[in-house]
Amino acid sequence: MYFAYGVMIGVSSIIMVSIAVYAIINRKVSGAFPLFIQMTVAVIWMISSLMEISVTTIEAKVYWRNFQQIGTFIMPISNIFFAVDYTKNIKFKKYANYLSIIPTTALILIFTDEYHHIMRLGYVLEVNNWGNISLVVNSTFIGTIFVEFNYIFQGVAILILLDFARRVSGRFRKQVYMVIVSILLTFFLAWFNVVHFKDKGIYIPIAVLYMPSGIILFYSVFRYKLFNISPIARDKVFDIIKECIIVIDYEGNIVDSNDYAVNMLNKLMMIQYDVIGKKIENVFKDALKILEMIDAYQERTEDIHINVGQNSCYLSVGIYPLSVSSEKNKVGSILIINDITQHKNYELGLKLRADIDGLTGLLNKNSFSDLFMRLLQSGEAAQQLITVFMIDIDLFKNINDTYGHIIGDKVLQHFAQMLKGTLRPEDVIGRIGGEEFAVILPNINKLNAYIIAERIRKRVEASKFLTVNDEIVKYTVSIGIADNENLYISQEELLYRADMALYEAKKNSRNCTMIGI
Ligand code: GH3
Ligand code: MG
Ligand code: MG
Repeated sequence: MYFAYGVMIGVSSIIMVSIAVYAIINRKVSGAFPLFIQMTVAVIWMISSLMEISVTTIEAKVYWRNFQQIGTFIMPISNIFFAVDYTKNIKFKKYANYLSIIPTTALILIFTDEYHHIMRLGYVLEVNNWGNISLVVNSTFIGTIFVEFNYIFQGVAILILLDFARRVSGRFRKQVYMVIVSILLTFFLAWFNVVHFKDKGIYIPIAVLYMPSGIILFYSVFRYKLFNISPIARDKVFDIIKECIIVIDYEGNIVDSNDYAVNMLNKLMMIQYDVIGKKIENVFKDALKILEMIDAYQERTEDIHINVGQNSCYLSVGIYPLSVSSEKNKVGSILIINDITQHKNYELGLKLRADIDGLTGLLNKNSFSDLFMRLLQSGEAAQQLITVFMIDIDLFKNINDTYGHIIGDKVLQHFAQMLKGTLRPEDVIGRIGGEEFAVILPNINKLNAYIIAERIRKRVEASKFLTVNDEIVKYTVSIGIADNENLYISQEELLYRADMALYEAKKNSRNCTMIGI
């Protein structure tokens, strides 16, 4: 009989060790690591039960019985870890960690029982049906309670799996049911063992009864492509993709995020903590637009602008609601965020470059003309007076010829600065030709405009522009003025009149201001 028992344990051990080895090699598969733990403790359990039979003294039997308790107490809690890992139930994971305090305490108390007797009242040796001497342990009330916890843990594992089965559909659901059946199978076999075999003198250790369940779990974890290759591939995509991905449950808790999300949230929003388990409204309190999008529970993408502290950034935000089976079964959302700040700034830079004259920083001909058009239209409506200057640098060709083009450019910049410094913020200045400038002065009549124009002209005349070689460059400007006295005048007409006045100024003596008719 002892031989048969040894063979049974030997064969079971070989199968379970193989499963354990396979599981640890493929530990990245959901559920594989807890399966490895289960198989390892089952083997410890079986071998120590064999050792218990083979020794004769009560002390030696107690010693090996204690080792079997490692299996008794670790198996149920590892079922919970299996369920959590297999179903990716992140929320329950921390509770599972707390729960593992119970079996750990039980094992510590069992191994130290001879000093305090909290777990056990005592031991007796009995002769069993085979004629062998077996050890009977009399537990204390506390000892019994600890054992009862094991049943509760199995129940909890089943509840986690049932909850998961409810949320998944089709092939996934069948698969989860199979895992549940495998856990229940051990209960059934244990019961069957007690009711039908024990009386007939056949003793099968509980650890051996775990084997069918272990094989089913093994099959479920490794043979089912849906739970095997696909989640690994998905996890990999999740981790390597250069987009911030955040998974939110229906209560607004963040249940998952990828590595890239951690970097991005840290860089853009200065979030240094792990966001998993946090409420979405706390994490994105500076980005209300994102919260609004999540609340709307509709698939959409939008470019948004946010300011966090000194940081200003543009994000492309996508919301993808998740539902199981039917639209009504909403389970959460996926949030995908891309940092498009660089792209946006580039775009805005291009726009700016298209609008601004690179040399002087003033509006170029096109953008000046656009703005002028808008001002005239709104000015017409408000009966607003608008005066324009046409300004041309006198004999600029000579400056170029005397000092060179580079100095010529510097003169243009010098004059642009002078204009900006002399005019009001609401005046619009454009460089509309090589050394020709136009200014729009809202709410100023021709006479007041003349005073301003003269101020500009005199400042230029009085200015001494120094070159790098300390040469003094002196230059002057001529200015023509026109206004929209007749409110319905076009832009072209107004500029033409100012140009005519400028022409008069040039013809006159240069370095003077003329008012157009
Ligand atoms: P006037 O008093 O009649 O306006 O004489 P002017 O020499 O200023 O007139 P003209 O239109 O004959 O010459 C303008 C010169 O301005 C010709 C061109 O080489 C120069 N110019 C145009 N754009 C630039 C520029 O961006 N940089 C420099 N350095 N020179 C420019
Ligand atoms: Mg000129
Ligand atoms: Mg000119």
